Amino acid sequence: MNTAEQKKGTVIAAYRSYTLIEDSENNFFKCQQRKSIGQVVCGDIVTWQVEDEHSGVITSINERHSILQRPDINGKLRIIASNIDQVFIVVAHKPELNEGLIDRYLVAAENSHLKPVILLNKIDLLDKQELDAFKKRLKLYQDIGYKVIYTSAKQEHGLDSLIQVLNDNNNIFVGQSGVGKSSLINTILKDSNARIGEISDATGKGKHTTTTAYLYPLKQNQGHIIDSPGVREFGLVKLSEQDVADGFIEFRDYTGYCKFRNCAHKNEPGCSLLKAVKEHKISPQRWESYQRIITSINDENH
Ligand SMILES: Nc1nc2c(ncn2[C@@H]2O[C@H](COP(=O)(O)OP(=O)(O)OP(=O)(O)O)[C@@H](O)[C@H]2O)c(=O)[nH]1
Ligand SMILES: [Mg+2]
Ligand SMILES: [Zn+2]
Repeated sequence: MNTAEQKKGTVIAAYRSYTLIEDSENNFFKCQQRKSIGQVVCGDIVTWQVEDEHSGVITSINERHSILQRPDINGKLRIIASNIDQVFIVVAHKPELNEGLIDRYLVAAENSHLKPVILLNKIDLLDKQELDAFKKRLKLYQDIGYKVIYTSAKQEHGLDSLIQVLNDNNNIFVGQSGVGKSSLINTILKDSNARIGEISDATGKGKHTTTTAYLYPLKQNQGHIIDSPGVREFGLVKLSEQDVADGFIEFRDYTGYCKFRNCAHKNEPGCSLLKAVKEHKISPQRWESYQRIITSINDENH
């Protein structure tokens, strides 16, 4: 092999000690990177200089058309993955469904111009009454224009409609730990994807907590799914109050019409957003959620 050769490919996973890359012929490379190019992340398209059959040094990152980021435990913004089109916010009855977390993901996705989809998994564990109760809760999101999908990874329910939405898109699954993100991906890709076996069994007890974002190509089409590690909460930093308001898509009909151009939508006279809340055009639950996020970003940013 010509060692001066440059190759191009997709970052499958960026581990601490190396980056796993796949080229267009489905060959895998374990690469190091030049420090000067910045952090390489899952989903990046990169160029690397070939060292031998299985390794090389990443020399550049193609311009990213999108990123999803969140703060790490020190509050520093980290990119989770790049070049994504759709974010699947995966929820379940256990860990308990939390609309506040959904709303935070929605704000992050909208501000990164990614299309969010909400997915309730583990419906096999719900009786009809319980499922109806969840459908009622999630109808709020359908009413404002989001797609909501119901699945069971275990009983392979709802997967056809999920696959239709996934196909030909670059997708990421996000959500709390244990909602079934990896299980869904395993089930969807089980016939074709030998790499599923690489998901490590961290505890040896059949638990497979995902620790690093990992990209899986979809069968017979151009898209892929990125599995991401579960979160307990999703912090939003570097967003302004305006960004947060923009992340509540049903507010958009009202935000340009307040009497004062710099209206903070708190108690200003002539606030068109407050009027819409009063007239029940905006759900009180989403309005409270918005207020909570505004309070928290002001705490997080200062
Ligand atoms: N009954 C049932 N159990 C499920 C379903 N999907 C996942 N599980 C179980 O839920 C547990 C967690 O599933 P994972 O797929 O590891 O969840 P995850 O979201 O990837 O979790 P992290 O990687 O920690 O973020 C496992 O024990 C799965 O077997 C489902 O549809 N029905
Ligand atoms: Mg997982
Ligand atoms: Zn206002």
